[in-house]
Amino acid sequence: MMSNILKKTTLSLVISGILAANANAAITDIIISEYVEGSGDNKAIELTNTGSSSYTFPSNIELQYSSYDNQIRTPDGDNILEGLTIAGGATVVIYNSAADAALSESIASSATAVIAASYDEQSYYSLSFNGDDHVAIIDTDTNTTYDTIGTDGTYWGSGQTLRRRAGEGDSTPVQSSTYSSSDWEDFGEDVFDDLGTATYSEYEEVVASTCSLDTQTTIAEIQGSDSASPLLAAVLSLLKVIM
Ligand SMILES: [Ca+2]
Ligand SMILES: [Ca+2]
Repeated sequence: MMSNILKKTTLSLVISGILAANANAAITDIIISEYVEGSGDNKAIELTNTGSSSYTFPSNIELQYSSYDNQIRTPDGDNILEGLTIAGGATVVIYNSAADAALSESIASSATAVIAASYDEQSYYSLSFNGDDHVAIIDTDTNTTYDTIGTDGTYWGSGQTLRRRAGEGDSTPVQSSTYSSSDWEDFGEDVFDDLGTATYSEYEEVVASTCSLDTQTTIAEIQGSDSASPLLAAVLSLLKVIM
């Protein structure tokens, strides 16, 4: 009898262990699906779980921004992601606690709304990017960048609402450790109507450069053997067209 109980207990532990493992999707399923850099404190990041099961963030996964890789925190100073669960296919919207009501009230009721620190609350550990900071999902144990948007030092995102584009063939977008502006569509400043809903913009094909070495002009050809370049007339007529 005793051994039967033990066996059942062991079995149920094994089963619950398997269920727990299956219940947690991989971090690689989590993408940044929308970025809001609006007026004042209207800042938000929408994350979407593209997997089919739920995912809970451990303490070593952080949402970071800026060239200093600042951890974005709760108003109380905790890692904004730690312990946060996103159901399969669902989104969470993380937004600045000082954002306008127009932003917070726009978040879809089906999504989880998470309040992040304002600058007054956590200074550089708040959700206070201003368009010249990258934002990324980082594993601080392995220093892995799972997904990122933007670059540091140029104003690529000021006054913009950027939604992730679908992949080729309308496929679900996947994480990228490097930023490509062609992966995002801008909807303008203070546009909040898709927060909390994972709507992907249309895939945009990147046209590769077709510059080839054998069609280029060499320096010797430009200089020529006389005092004036043999290409001078061509350059002057080109300038006329441009001006
Ligand atoms: Ca900045
Ligand atoms: Ca959205």
